[in-house]
Amino acid sequence: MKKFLVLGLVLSLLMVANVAMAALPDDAIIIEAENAVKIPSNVRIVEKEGASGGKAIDADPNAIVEYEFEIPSPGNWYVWVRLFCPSGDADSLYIGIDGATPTPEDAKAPRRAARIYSAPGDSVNTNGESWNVWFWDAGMEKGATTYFRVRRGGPAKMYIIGRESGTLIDQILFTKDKDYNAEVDLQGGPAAK
Ligand SMILES: [Ca+2]
Ligand SMILES: [Ca+2]
Repeated sequence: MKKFLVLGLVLSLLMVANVAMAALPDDAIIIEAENAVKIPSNVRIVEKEGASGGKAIDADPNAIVEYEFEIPSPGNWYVWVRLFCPSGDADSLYIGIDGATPTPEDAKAPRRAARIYSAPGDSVNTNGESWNVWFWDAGMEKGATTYFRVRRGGPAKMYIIGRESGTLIDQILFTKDKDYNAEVDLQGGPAAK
């Protein structure tokens, strides 16, 4: 009897630990939006409560912020962006990777890119519009995903293109796990490895 109690206790602890530790995919790549290699003058680094590292970026329309990072392997890399949107006039951005095909692609972007845009229900923490709350977004509609078809692993260049001033961008997460949902997993919170 005692053995079963101990086993039960161990299993309970394991379950609690599982809930407490957000299970990021092993291949997750996390990029801080403020850690860009090139930030033009029409992009502001802002201090914002709740932002990872305390900071996020606010890019004017068509301002291009560039990043460099390592992609370990080719394939379809799904993207999640942690956002704070003050209103429906400040709730979107473009994102792209040099030489990678975005799916879906927004032909209106000044460079090859996908659009990330807040829609009702995107945040697990509100029922309606995803405004004035930090949340992870992956596309145009609730449940939408966006990926980049990357042809080879190695050094990669990513860019964020401003679309609406006031949209705060905190972190970008890439994973090849198409079923991973950063918003559900992290409950709107920041990602850390
Ligand atoms: Ca969305
Ligand atoms: Ca940040």
